[in-house]
Amino acid sequence: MVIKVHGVAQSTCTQRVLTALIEKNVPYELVKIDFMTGEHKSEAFLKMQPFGKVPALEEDGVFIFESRAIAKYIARKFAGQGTKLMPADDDLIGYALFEQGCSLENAYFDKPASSIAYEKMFKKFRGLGGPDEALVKKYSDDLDGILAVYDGILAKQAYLAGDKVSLADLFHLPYGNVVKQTGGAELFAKHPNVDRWFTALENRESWVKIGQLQN
Ligand SMILES: N[C@@H](CCC(=O)N[C@@H](CS)C(=O)NCC(=O)O)C(=O)O
Repeated sequence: MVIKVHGVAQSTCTQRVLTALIEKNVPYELVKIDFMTGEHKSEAFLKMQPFGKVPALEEDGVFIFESRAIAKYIARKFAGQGTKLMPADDDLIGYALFEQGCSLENAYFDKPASSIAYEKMFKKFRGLGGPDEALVKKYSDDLDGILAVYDGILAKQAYLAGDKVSLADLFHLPYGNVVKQTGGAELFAKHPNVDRWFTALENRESWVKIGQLQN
């Protein structure tokens, strides 16, 4: 049975999963969830994702939620095809560095980047008014400090887990892209190694295809 992704193409967390599937050349069906009618809070959806958030992956009657966990599952299940997105099982140091890179995104990058995205874009979609500029400034300053550290790491290696791209890098794409699109491009451009790294990620075929899904 083809893998089903229950989600929304415009949702950053759905995009995280779709990027992994595309990098791995895995066929999938996107089952669109209607945010406007609150379908993601319906009884049927809560059986797949008990927090009422997208995405959820369905495969042979099994449901998995949390976009990063889903992406890691895909990377591992389809290890033999497409882009290698995580180290091989017996590469322990590679695994540690990979998880370290993934943790950077979750522990440091996600909070300020997703908060800027919420203020600048998602608040409006929910009819909650315009951005709180004081919060945008606070989270932009936080993100700037974090990207300064990333710049030092990326001065020594091409990607966060070493010299090859991995999920640790790709996980940054959805929120990083929204930050850039909503006035935060300078935050990336001012850190040359971050700029080089993130531009290379945005130019990947997988991310270009994600952009085409929005249209
Ligand atoms: N940690 C979850 C977060 C999921 C999440 O926040 N999804 C958002 C879209 S990107 C959502 O469904 N928002 C709707 C809501 O919270 O009501 C994941 O990575 O899958």
